[in-house]
Amino acid sequence: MTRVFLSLGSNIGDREYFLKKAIADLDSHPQIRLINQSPIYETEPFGYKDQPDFLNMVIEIETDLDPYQLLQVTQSIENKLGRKREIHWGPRTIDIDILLYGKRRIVSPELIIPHPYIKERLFVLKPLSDIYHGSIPGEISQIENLMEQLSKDSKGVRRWKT
Ligand code: PH2
Ligand code: MG
Ligand code: MG
Repeated sequence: MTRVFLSLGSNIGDREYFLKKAIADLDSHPQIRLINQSPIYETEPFGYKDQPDFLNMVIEIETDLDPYQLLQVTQSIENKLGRKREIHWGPRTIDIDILLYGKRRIVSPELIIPHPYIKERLFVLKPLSDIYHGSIPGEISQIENLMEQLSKDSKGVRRWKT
């Protein structure tokens, strides 16, 4: 069993419903168990700006799926929940990204782990730092130090509701 951290994001329709539904679908997979979840944050869109604000969160799961099998599961949940790949970085009902897969480092056409967003995007780093306190494989800085560097411009990431 490997501990894995996933980032979830939604900015279309009932955003909270899509987050909750994705978590329930993941947890109901026989080879995935939900361990922990961060609070939900409302975040300004990064990259392509002309789209609604996102809800973002991070969850911790335990799985014996390998990274590529897990990617297939996350993509099939995205597809089931109506994700359409139209605009690159554009609006989506649900986006599920694999942030950390144990201590593994992977660079392949399908998958880069640790996810390159972790240290650049506060909408990923903030919820991750709520439930993960270790180091990022391949990074010298602990997650808390990465947070300190990014959180100077923290206004685009707010606790949503409790
Ligand atoms: N996802 C993107 C592009 N921009 N911005 C925010 N705030 N949250 C996201 O999850 C997000 C984004 C592409 O995956
Ligand atoms: Mg993403
Ligand atoms: Mg994605």
